[in-house]
Amino acid sequence: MTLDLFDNLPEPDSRGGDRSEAIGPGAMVLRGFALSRASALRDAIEQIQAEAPFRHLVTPGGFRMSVAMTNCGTLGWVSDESGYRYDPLDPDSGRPWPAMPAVFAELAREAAAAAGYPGFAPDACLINRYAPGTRLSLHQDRNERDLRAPIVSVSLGLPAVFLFGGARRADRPARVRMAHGDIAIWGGPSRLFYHGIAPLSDGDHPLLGPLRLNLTFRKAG
Ligand code: MD6
Ligand code: FE
Repeated sequence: MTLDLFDNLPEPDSRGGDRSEAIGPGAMVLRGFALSRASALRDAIEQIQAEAPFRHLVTPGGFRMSVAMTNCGTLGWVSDESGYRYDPLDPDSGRPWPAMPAVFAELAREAAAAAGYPGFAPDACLINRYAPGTRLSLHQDRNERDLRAPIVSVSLGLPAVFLFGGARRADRPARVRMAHGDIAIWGGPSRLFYHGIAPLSDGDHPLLGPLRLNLTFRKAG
């Protein structure tokens, strides 16, 4: 018997252990799940943004988004005057988006499995960058082809208040604090719930400075 066997032991609790919180039907937060990989994630984001810089997209209504975005994976989420869509090419460069790093895909798969969604294989990772004051208004994520797959959302850097509403835009959202290393997983009955990010407070994070970064993994194609 070798020590390698212990690498394959399951998590003590297959639903994320005692650092998990249900935030809605089929939705939960895994506290600190990404912490041990945070600096590897940060390094990978630096490589991605060298190839596909953060940019402020324009909404179909003509407003410049305050959140800066880029992508990795075979599909990237983009918005312009003609609407929202997933595109295999970065419209700024005409080239494919950077490949999804293994550390990203493995983290997303493990987090989804811990939340009760085994076999998650994301093909798209939207990377959001927030400066203090930046917000993301209530929206649904509904441009993905297969709505049976969950969304896995990793928070890094400054803390944020995640607004988690319901099936209707008018449903009053819960306020869920997302700290560095926390992961939210979303699926099943809440897959199309409205959600957003409240304006980011000032701060200076030891790893990332005056910023919040968010990775949202999807199966888009
Ligand atoms: C953010 N997140 O946390 C924005 N969408 O910066 C999202 O819009 C989101 O966190 C779907 C599921 C989880 C999310
Ligand atoms: Fe979203």
